Formats: sequence, structure tokens, C-alpha cells
Amino acid sequence: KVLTFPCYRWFVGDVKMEIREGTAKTLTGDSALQLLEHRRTELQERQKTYRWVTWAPGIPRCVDAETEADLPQDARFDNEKRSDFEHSLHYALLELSLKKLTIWFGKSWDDLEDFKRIFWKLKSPIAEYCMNHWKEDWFFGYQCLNGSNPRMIQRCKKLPENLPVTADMVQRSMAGRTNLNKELKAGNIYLLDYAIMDGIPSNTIKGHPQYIAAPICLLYQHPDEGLIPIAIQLEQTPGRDTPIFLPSDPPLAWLLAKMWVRHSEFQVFQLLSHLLRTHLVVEVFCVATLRQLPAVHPIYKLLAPHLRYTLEINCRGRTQLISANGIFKRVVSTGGDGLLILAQREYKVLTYRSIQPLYDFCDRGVSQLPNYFYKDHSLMLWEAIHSFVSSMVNLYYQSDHDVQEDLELQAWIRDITEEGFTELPNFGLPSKLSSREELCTLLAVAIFTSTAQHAATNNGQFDWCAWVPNTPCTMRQPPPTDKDAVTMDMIMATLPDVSQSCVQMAITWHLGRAQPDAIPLGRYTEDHFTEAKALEVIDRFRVELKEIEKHILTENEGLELQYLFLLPSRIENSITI
Ligand code: OYP
Repeated sequence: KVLTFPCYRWFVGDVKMEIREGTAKTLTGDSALQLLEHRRTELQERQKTYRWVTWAPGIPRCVDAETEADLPQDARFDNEKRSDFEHSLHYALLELSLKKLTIWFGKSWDDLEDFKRIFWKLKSPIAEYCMNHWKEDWFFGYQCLNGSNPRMIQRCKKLPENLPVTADMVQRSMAGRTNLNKELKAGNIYLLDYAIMDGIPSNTIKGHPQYIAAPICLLYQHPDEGLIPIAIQLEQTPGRDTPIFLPSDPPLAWLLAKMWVRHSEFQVFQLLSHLLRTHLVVEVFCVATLRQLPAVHPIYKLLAPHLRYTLEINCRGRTQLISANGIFKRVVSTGGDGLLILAQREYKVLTYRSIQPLYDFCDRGVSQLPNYFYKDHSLMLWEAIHSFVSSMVNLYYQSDHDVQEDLELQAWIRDITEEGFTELPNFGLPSKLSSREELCTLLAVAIFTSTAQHAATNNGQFDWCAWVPNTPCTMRQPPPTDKDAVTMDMIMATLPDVSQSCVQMAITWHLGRAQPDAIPLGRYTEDHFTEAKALEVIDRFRVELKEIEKHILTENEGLELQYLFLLPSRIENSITI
């Protein structure tokens, strides 16, 4: 097996020799002329190998590689990973095309129950639970907190101007003697607003137009029932053809309205929370680190394990998933121009602040929400990661001055802000590092995003998307305009067809399943650090992760729906899928 990212490397004939032993050293710590020269040539080489490219304007820049085959060997999947990746995908697609055939040959596809005929329930207890409970309002609310996209929900202090909900309309959803105004004041009203979807061009698949809406959904933290949706408007502009759907409406109308919200959820979840805010953000750290930090640099040693395989999976994503004739174009409503426009809109408003969990929860006003496991676990993990990187930074930087003077580190942050996150004046990350604290926050963001945040969004995708009506990838009919006209035929004509549904199940299974060669958070297999003090810091981190593991397991005991996506042993050390 080829070791990735060695400290020193040379060739004897065709045989690659590598040494990774050695104490981590910043530029100022390395004094011998020969070693300084080595750092310089290593970086020159790396900058030739790893180049920035603009794959599309208005999103983070990425590594210059047409396909994964253009990547240097060090950045490629190893054989085992590649063959597993390719086999699992073929297996899933083949298995599902067989199911598809049996339905095309004769059997009907006219009722929600028919989704069971293609459904793989054996593969996940949560997916099966989802199939049995997806229609229930509490389950809809639960998914805002602990589903695959737990960062959409925000507190609502004042009703949005474009959502003309009156207290009367939602009175029936309220507990006891309270009313909408009181609950707004008490902080028990929440909002899902998909304004970002407004006007996104929709895909045409095999000649059939697909549809996109831009819903607003009001939720209520009910004292007995938990978080429940209480009103849904499917477009941003109110009007006669844009009714406000309520739980007291005809059941199929309310159900279809919720499905439309969940359809927006699919797009925002996959393209914004997952692809943009984890994969593409981490790729920027990855390319900058490879270009600007020599392998003996302590920050290189710290980050390298969290960057494994990310370049290759992202290249595969660009060529096979979001490309002009990729999976999105073939089965998803935002396929074609839509997905890029959507990602560009999000990128414009992406802030450094919003990828730091403490600020994210605070800015969304969600600290009062009970049973928000994603939030509780994220905060514990952030703490552990932050204290780990702080101890490491303190070993190699004695003062803020040391940070300011580390020219390699300064070139690294400049590469991140000026080459990676270009066109982003309000991102909020300065191009200079002036203190140890700033450095620690940035490192914690890089590690948290490539581990915990990716696990929280990626790992549940089969669980929450396998039952297709719960999170449909496309809609084949426009949103309903008349509450009393919603029929089962209309619902079935709207939801993804058999073949789109099969692809949704296959891909989400392929990406969401546990990876056979996974390296869990905090396990450092490549011995980048060798000095005792650094190894102690790693050990302490692992002890903290064990404690979090225990805490989460105890908390989950006896729960009907467990939240284990942020169990440290199930979080991968880097984005590899
Ligand atoms: C790369 O058909 C990736 O060969 C997934 O991309 C699938 C393939 C290749 C194979 C496609 C093929 C992973 C990186 C990424 C990401 C984040 C976004 C994931 C979105 C998943 C959407 C599922 C779509 C279901 C219809």
C-alpha cells in the first residue's frame, strides 16, 4: 500500500522510498539551510501537482483535475476503496433495476403503498421506521432537529410578511389556552423558509418538466406533542392560488403540502448542507494545505488525516453526480442549471460564522429546543476538537507572535481566502492569522466540518430518503392550488416515478452506508506525529471521544428512534464518500 503524504520521499529506480519519521517543525524551528531548502522544493513540487481551478463561477474553487484519474497517486482511493465504491454502486443499481422491471411489466403504480414494492427495508431500521411514521406531524418536526438536514430550522419571533397566517388559522394546533401571539413571544414558534428555492429553474427529464416550489413552513413546539408543523405555504408570494395548508385540511392535501416541503428539503440538504457546506468547503482546506504546508509542518501533520480521499470523492461527484448528464440531471428536479444557481445563491451568503456550531445555533435561536440531539452532540464534539487542536497549537507556537511570523502558515491562509473562497467579501475569515486563538478556531472548523458535520449530513441519507415519499428528489406536477382537489392520483403523478425512486434509493444507500475501510474520528493511522508530547495530546483527545461515545450511548438507551449519527466511532476522520 502506498503511504500518503510522507515527510521525505525519493526514488531508487522505480521504487518509492519514504520517511515520515521526524519531529514536526514550523519554518522558524527548522534552521539548517539544507532543511529549509527541502521545504522550499517540496512546496514548489506540490504547487505544480495541486493547482486551483474554477470548476464553475460563484462556488468555492477546487483542485484542477478533469476526472479522478488526473489526480496524483497520493490523493487516489486505494484499490480496496475503489473496488468497493464501484461494486456497491453497481450492486445497488442492478438490484433496483430488477425491481423496476417487475413493476413495469404489468403491476400498478397508483398508490403510496406501491413504494413498498421497491423499498429495501432490510437495509435500515430507521428507514423502515420512517416508512411507518412519515405521515405523522411529530415525525416531520423530529426530522428538522435530528434528520439529515438539522440546520434549516430557525426560531420565528415575528411572522414573515409574506406568510399571512392568522391566529385563528392555527388555533386548533395550539395547546390549552394559549394562542399564536403568546407562543411567538414565548419563543415556541419556529420556521422553515425555503426562499432560496424561489425561481430556481427546474429540470426536464425525458421530455417531462419537473417542478420546484419555495415553501414556508411554520412550526410549533407543542408541550406534549413536540415540534409539529402548523401551517405551510408552498410559494413565497401569498395569493389566491397559494393557499395556506393546515393540519385540519383534508388529509391528502396536508400530506401533499408536507411532501412539497420535504422535496425542497432534499435539494437544500444534498446541494447546500451536504455538497457545498461540507465537501466543497473542505476541499478548499485540502488544496491549500497540500500547496502551502510541507509535510514536516505541524499543521500539515494535524490536518492531513482529515483530508484523506476528499479530492477523489469530490472529483467523482463533479463528473458523475452534478455534471451536465450526471445523476442530478437524470432524476432530480434541480438537475441542469438549477443546482448551480442554487449553490451560487447559498455561496453568496455563506459565512465563516455559520460553519461554527456555537454561532450557528445562537444565530438560529434554537437553544431552547428540547431533544435536539444534533445540537447537543455537535457542541460536545466541537469542544473536544477545539481543545485538541488548541493543545497541539500550543505545543508548536509559544505565542501569537509565532503565528504571525510563520510565513508558511500565512501563505496557507492566504491561499484559503484568496484562492479557495474567492468572490466572497462577506465570508468573514481574514487573510492573515494574527493569534493562536484564530488559528485554533480555523483548525477546529476544518476538522469539525470534515468529520462531525459531514457525518451528521451524510450518514443518515438512506435512513431519511429511502422511503421516497418522505424526501422526494423531484416533483413531476406543479404544487396544488386547491386544497379540496388533492387526490391520490394527483399525489402519485407528482412524486418521483419508479425509475427516479430506484435511483434515489440506490445512490443514497451507496453514499450513506458505513464505509468498509472507514477510519474513525481521532484514530491516526499514519504516525505523522512522533514526539511524545504530541502523542499525549492525541491520546487525551481519544479519551474525550470515548467519553462522548459513552454519553451518547447511555442517552440513547431505550429510545424508540435513536440518534447515533454523531457517535464518535461512526464518524469518519475525513470526507471519503
Ligand atoms: C460520486 O452513477 C458521488 O456513477 C456519488 O459525490 C455518486 C457517484 C459518484 C456515482 C454516480 C454514478 C459522491 C460527492 C458528493 C457529494 C454530496 C452530494 C451528494 C448528493 C447525493 C444525491 C443523491 C441523489 C439521488 C437521486
